[in-house]
Formats: sequence, C-alpha cells, structure tokens
Amino acid sequence: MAKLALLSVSDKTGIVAFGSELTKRGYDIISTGGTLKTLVDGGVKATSVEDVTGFPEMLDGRVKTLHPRIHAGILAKRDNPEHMAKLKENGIRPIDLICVNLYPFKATIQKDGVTDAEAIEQIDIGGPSMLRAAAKNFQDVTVICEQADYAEFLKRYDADQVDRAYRRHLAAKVFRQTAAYDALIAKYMTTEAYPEKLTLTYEKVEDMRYGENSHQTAAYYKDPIPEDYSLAHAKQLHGKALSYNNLRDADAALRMIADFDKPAVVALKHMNPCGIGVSDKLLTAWNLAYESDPISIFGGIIALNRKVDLATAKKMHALFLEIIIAPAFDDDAYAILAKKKNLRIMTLDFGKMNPDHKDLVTVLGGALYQDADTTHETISDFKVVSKAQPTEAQLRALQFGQMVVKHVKSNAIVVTTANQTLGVGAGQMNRIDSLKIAVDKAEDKANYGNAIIASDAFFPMDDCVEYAAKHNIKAIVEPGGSIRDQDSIDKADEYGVALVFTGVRHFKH
Ligand code: 93A
Repeated sequence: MAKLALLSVSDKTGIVAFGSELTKRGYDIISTGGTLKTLVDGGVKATSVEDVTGFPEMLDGRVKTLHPRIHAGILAKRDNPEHMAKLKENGIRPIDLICVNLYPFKATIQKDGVTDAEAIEQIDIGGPSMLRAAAKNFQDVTVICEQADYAEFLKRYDADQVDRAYRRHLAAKVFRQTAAYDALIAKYMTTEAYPEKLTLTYEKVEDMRYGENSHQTAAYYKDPIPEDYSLAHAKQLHGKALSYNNLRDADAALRMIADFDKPAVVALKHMNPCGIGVSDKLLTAWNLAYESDPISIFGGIIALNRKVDLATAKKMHALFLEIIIAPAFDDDAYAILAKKKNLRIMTLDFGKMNPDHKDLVTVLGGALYQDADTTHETISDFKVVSKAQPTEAQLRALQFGQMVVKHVKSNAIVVTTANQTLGVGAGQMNRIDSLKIAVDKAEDKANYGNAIIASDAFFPMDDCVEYAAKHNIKAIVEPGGSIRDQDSIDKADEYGVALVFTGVRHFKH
C-alpha cells in the first residue's frame, strides 16, 4: 500500500511544493481544513482528515485531528503484530509521515493589544499531540516540524537515507520544539516570580568560534521575546563577529550606560568600567571617560548614549577598541570608524533596564535566579552621619560615584567627581586593596581636588576612611551597616571628612 503522510501546517510556506514532491514519491496525503485547501488549490491531491476520522472538525477547529483513527495510525508499532492487527480490525491506515507546524502563539502574544482570549486560542493542542506521538514512534514514523527540513527530507528520501538516526534526530527536534512552545505558554500564564519549575527557553543565535577561551566551545542564545532594552536588539553594522567575551562586556556596558540620561560614555574592560564620563556634549563625555584611564581603555568596549559625531569618532579612531555601540552614527563618523576592518560597530536604541529583569547564573548542579540590581540611590536617599556636611558639589559627586560603584565587581571602590571616574578599584578580596588601587589611579589626575569615594559595601573597620582622608578625600559614600560603623564615623570626624550612608549594598560578584 502507498505510504501515508499527514500535513497540517499553520504557516503554509512551501507546503504545496513539499506536498507535490511527496505525491511524486508515491505518498497519499491527508490534511486539515486550511492546509487541505492550500494543497488542493495548489494542484496537490489530498484527502480531508474529516474523511479519515468520519468526524467533522468541531469547536471552532479546537478538535480536528484529536481522534484515535489519527493517533493510532501514528502510534502503532509496525513490528508489533497485535498493534497491526488492531489497526486492521478498525480499518485504520498507518501514518508514515507527519508534517506539522504549530499555531503562532509567540507571534500572537507579541501583537499590540492582544487579548487573553486571543492568546489562549492560539495554544495549539492537536498539533503538538501529533508531533509528540510521531516523535515517540520515530522508529516507524518520520516527523517534520520545520520548513527547513522539507528539502533535507526529500534529499535523504531519494538517497534512501531516511534511516533511524535521521528519524531520531527529527524526533529530538520535535521534543525541543514542543518543550519551547510550552515554556513560552507557561511564561505567559505564570504569575509567580519563582515558580516551582523554571521553564526557560532560548533560541540559538549562532555557534561561536570559541567561549571565554579558545579551548572552550560556546553558542549564543537569546530570549524568544527579548526585552526592549537588550543586546538582542542591537545591530552589528561592521567588524568581526562578536566573541563570547565581547557579548558579556557589551551587556555590562549597556547596563551601566542605562543609568545615565545626559550624554555619557562608558569605557569598559573585563566587565568593569575603566572610564565613565558624563557631560552636556558627547565629545566632552568621551574626553572625560578617556582621561579616566588612558591605558586600560586600550582594547576596550565603548558605549555611548548619543549619536556619534565626527569629532568623537576621530578620537575613538585613534585608539584600538573592540566594540563601539551607540544609538546611531553620523555618516562621516561611521566612515572613519569603519576604516578599521575588525572594529565591531553596533547600534542600539538606548533605554532603561527593565526593572523586572531577572538574572540567571548556573552553579554546579543548579542555578540561581534573582532580580537584577536595577535600583540606584539619589541624594534624597543619603544620610549624612559625620559632623562635616557634604557640599552641593560633593553630593552630586557622591551620587555619581554611587551610580558607578554598583557596576564594579566587588570589592568595589571608585574615586570620582560629579561627572567622571578618576580611579576604579575592582574585584579585590579586601576593601582596602580596592581603595588603594582606586586612589593610586586617581591621585595624579587634574580633578582629584574634587574627588569623592564610593564603596559598594560597608567598611568593616576605620582603615578605609583613614586611608582616604590621608589622601585628601573629603567625602565618602557607603551603605553603612557594619557593627563598627561608629569607628568609621569617628575617623571621618577626626579628619573632617563628610561621610554618607545609603543603607543599600551593591555587591557584584
Ligand atoms: O485546535 S487544535 O489544537 N486541535 C486540533 O485537533 C488540531 N489539529 C491540528 N489545532 C490543531 N491542529 C493545528 O492546526 C496544526 O498544528 C496546525 O498548526 C493547524 C493547521 O490547521 P489548518 O490546516 O486548518 O490551517
């Protein structure tokens, strides 16, 4: 008897050609309402599923293929005589090939103003049931859930290569696809922040040349519906493919620059800022960021939150940089930057971090999932605990420092003015070492006279205040909360330093 294929696709692209090729190879075709019409209109001979089941499609199409005549035809084991006898007894034909793509749930929930009822109607039930049944019975059934596989299947069919391994490969793809489909539905319906099952799904963007190091393999995945403000929406206009480290650095740079409204430039290395400048003009912001640390910026990632002009582009062109990402580039600015073959030039509309964003990190045997640290404190959150009161200018600098320090790996200490980082001490195992690094980098800078210090976590003892004071720092912001806070306050008073507590710690590991 001829082989039997069931075709039921929501996206009809390529289905007429595929159906036609199947009939040429001797397949009989059965099909659901819309697909059947497309096939027949396209000149492909096909039979209605209704004729096979003896039942009309009903409940607005909610029940089309959910019938034993279909599912027994898919699930029967061909090498099991009892299964085959049952099919025969009930006049059911075995189905050899299932080709299904599902109701467009993802596209539906992305539509503006979509109602819950519309979204729910697009939850496919019959499609995944057939796909899963066919995938379970891959020993005997070929299952196709992607248009990209139409041509590959035909090629293999002609070469007599539709073997068990290929069918198993297609079956595995089905289970990934239906799991991802359900994960998206689960996400849409879930209200708990931390549900008992975390059903995330990501789509592959690309395999990468390597991971963090050249002996590590890696691939880049993105959210099926990425947040508005995210790297997933960035466009690369020029340069080498982004590496694993580039992506992590660019992501860190985006998180930093999102905190600034005025023209800002973030220069970043190894996930830490090496220079941040903010001003009324982009060029000035660049100069401030560059002068923060003209050495570390070499090979850096630059994020700018305004259209890049020629003057700023010329400054950047003079350096070796890995990535420049900005909302847009003037034509002449782009032309000069694009002279560097490898430089990755990217655009992204800047915005704010989604306040509900959650970060996922893996640990051996598990994962941790938490709110991203999207808060930052402003002057109104500050509590002055010293006798010395900070000046207006110092308060602005403390606010800027506080904004920066939360983006620096712990232990983090930054020395800043109100619009420029002067020294960044990152990732040391004790706070005083971070402080020493930050001060050492900052001390010879012209603006050091206006400098303040921000610390991501409290001072466990008074040594940091003392060290800072001895290096002419006049104002400090830290969370407070140590049992020895009073020692730091006393030390600040001893040196006439203004000490401000925020009550909010910003560890970043
Ligand atoms: O509403 S359903 O969940 N109930 C079904 O029994 C059923 N059978 C196939 N959706 C069902 N399908 C889906 O219909 C397929 O997954 C495919 O996406 C779509 C094709 O319908 P049509 O051929 O009428 O355009």
